[in-house]
Amino acid sequence: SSVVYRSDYKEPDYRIESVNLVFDLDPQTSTVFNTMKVSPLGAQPVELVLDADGLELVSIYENGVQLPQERYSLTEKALTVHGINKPATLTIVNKFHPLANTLLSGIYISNGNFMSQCESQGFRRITYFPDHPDILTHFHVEIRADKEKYPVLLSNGNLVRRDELENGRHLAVWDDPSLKPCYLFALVAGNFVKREEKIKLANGKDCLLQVWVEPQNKDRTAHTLESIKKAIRWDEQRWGLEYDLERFMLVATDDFNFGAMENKGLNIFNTRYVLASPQIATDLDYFNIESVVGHEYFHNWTGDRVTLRDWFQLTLKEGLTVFRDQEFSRDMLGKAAAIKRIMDVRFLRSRQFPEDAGPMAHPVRPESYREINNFYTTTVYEKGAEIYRMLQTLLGREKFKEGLRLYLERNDGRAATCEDFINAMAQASERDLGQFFRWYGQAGTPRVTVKSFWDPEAHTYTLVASQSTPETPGQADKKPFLIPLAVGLLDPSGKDIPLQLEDETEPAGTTRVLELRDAENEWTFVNIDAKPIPSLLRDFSAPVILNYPYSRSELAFLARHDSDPFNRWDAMNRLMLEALNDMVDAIETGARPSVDQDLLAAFEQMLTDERLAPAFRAISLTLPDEQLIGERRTLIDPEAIRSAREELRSVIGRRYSSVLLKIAENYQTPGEYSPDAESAGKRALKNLAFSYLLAGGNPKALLALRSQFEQANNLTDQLSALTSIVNSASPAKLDMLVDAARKWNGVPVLINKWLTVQASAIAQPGEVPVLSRVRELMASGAFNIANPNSVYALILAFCNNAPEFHRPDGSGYRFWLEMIQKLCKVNAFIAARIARVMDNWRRYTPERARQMHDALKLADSLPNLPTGVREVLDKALG
Ligand code: HT7
Ligand code: ZN
Repeated sequence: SSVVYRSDYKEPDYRIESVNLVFDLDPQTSTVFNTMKVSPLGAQPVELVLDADGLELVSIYENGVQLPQERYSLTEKALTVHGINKPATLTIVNKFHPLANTLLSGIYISNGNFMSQCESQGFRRITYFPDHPDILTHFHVEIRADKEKYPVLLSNGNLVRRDELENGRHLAVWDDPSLKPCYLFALVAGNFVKREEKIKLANGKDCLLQVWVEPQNKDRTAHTLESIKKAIRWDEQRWGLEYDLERFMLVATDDFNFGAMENKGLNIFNTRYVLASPQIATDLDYFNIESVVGHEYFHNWTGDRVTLRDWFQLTLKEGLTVFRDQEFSRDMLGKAAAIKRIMDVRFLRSRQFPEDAGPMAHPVRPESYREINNFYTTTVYEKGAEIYRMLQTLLGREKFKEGLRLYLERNDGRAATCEDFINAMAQASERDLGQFFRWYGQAGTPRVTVKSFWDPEAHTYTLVASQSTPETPGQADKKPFLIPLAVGLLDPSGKDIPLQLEDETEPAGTTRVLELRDAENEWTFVNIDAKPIPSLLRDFSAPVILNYPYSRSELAFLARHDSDPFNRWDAMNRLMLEALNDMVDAIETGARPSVDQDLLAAFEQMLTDERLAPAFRAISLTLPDEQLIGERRTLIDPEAIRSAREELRSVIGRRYSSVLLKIAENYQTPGEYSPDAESAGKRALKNLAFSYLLAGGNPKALLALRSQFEQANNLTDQLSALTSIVNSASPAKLDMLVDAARKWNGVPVLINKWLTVQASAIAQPGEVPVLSRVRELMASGAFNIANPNSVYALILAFCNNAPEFHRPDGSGYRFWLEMIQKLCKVNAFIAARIARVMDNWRRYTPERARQMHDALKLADSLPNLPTGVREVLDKALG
């Protein structure tokens, strides 16, 4: 199959002035009447290539006259109309099959309703069209469908007309006044109910907000609507960006390949990022819903009004919009703001860093792909977001905002590139951003190594920083990046020292952003009277791996004193990682692991520091996940990692049982449930305390958690109790799982959580392997392979349960192969995602690596592999 290169981009030689679509909807076979006005831009006659995927052509007309055979050619993938030498109106009639569409791209059926998903190349599964993001046009859409089954008919823009038709059918006409590419087209037809509210925008105009869900979910949409309002206000206040249509609609569906989609004026969401009530959503769900609602809303400017020239520019909308949603969530958290940055960096390190170090490593702006759907990655999204954050750090908030506004003004209604963005930033800040631009083009996580020298006589302190970036596929030599390195210096009492560089006349602040530009740079601070402890890369000012020879007592000092909350968390996290690393070493050599005393002291100190917000304590006292521990090992032995982590949890649970019990008691949240940050933080700390106690085998905690499971008025507490007990040795887990299934039956988002708890379970000695249970669940009514949430909840969760997935008998790898086979027939997009769990097979212990390699080989030899799956497997095999 063929590779697409960024360098192959060609500007179109025609314009589509408008497109008029009439849909005659039927689940088996739907018909589209597609009328496009085409204008050649140059003197040459245009070869108009209209993309297609699984369509049935019925007829084609030019200016009302049937087009003769010799004027067009038809293949599986395209309908090419030859020799268009003046403005023409093409009318194409075609059919497609919604019910048979299990890929969930194009128009498909979900719970009996018609839904669409066009990004990235789904529009070609609806009708013949140049399916490229740089073809912007006006969409006028008429939807016809059975009125009883599909009372609600939605598309982008403004509702123009509704009318009755014969045979119990009806129609709705929508007109979108904005220019958009076809990947932002949306159509919804079905039985939905709405929650709506009319609001006033900052510009004084009215705007109608609507959240549409299936009738059983009517009472679960209040939080979503509130989140939309917050997002609108925040974009107005923080960036001065306003909404531009009369209405903003959001529709929820159970069957969706992704989290959500930013279709112009008609966002479509996976139900898991819409539905909230105390019984069906956890604190984290509430938080994530607000963030995803924000993300899709923010796309209205960064993605929709200013869209992409080609798919290689994906990070121009995704990285930027993730950055915007991160800032939004942070601002919404108020006093607990630091938690958001910590969560984001934790995710970056445990998901993007491994990607950047593996066979799928690619620049934030890739140079080539076989399947674009494989490039909706943590690199494009999360590392991309770091690029925008670094710019804000380097230029300062004001200049960055000016640059963003300039970029949006200049490119409004156009398809842009990453260069357009950087040029606007360079102009607004009057800086040369040439070197900075390398962040888009070079893959791999840079290593920054810092050394420090204190001169007691001269009272100076020098930091020397060097950088290097490892080789990644296709990129052997890397040039230096421009790396913003935010630093502070702590005096021996833990206070920030005012910072003055040697060429300055007075100190300026206590955090300085140093610019590391070369292979090595150095900075000297003056008036440093005692040896300081450096706080480096504050707020994680760049997506790099920092090496500095901190001693454990220095880390404990930072964990106690750093004024930068991110680094305070990070110091604690490093301390835990190092201690765990030693324990894994011991276990691997058959020795008894011992627990680091510095770590325990720092842990206790933070546990009992009542001045710290509970949410901060909870996140800081959570052990690094197994993936992160594995990252720093030469070879990964998942069993040893889990043993070490569980051993540490149990030691903590026993050693600090009385403090933990007190916390579990003091941080109850009685009264009506509220997902606000403060209450959520208390619950997080309380439930963390319980999980340590249970790991330590505390019988009081077990009793308390059983009653919490039965009596809690919210899902956070119920689910947390269930998870802790399922992961413990208590036989109570079986009854509780049955009980949960009974309570949660009929609500997909809850059943999925139930599946995940079991697929991620820590199997106790003597218990059956988790895979046996997973197979039982797959055969039960709780699982549906055609539903992506279900696949992620059970299959992906199991694959991420490292010691179980990587059992030395190879059972996990055989299961993986079976799943790839099955999924390829249902949903190639999801199959490719599951395929990726084997990416880093080279990192595992030799016998595991060999078996993983065998499984990959077998998968690669399967007939009729979808392109996306083939791309992932080929890269993994290298
Ligand atoms: N922009 C959206 C991407 C998306 C997607 C991509 C490939 C296949 C299916 C998809 N559904 C949605 C998601 C976002 O806002 O980032
Ligand atoms: Zn997005």
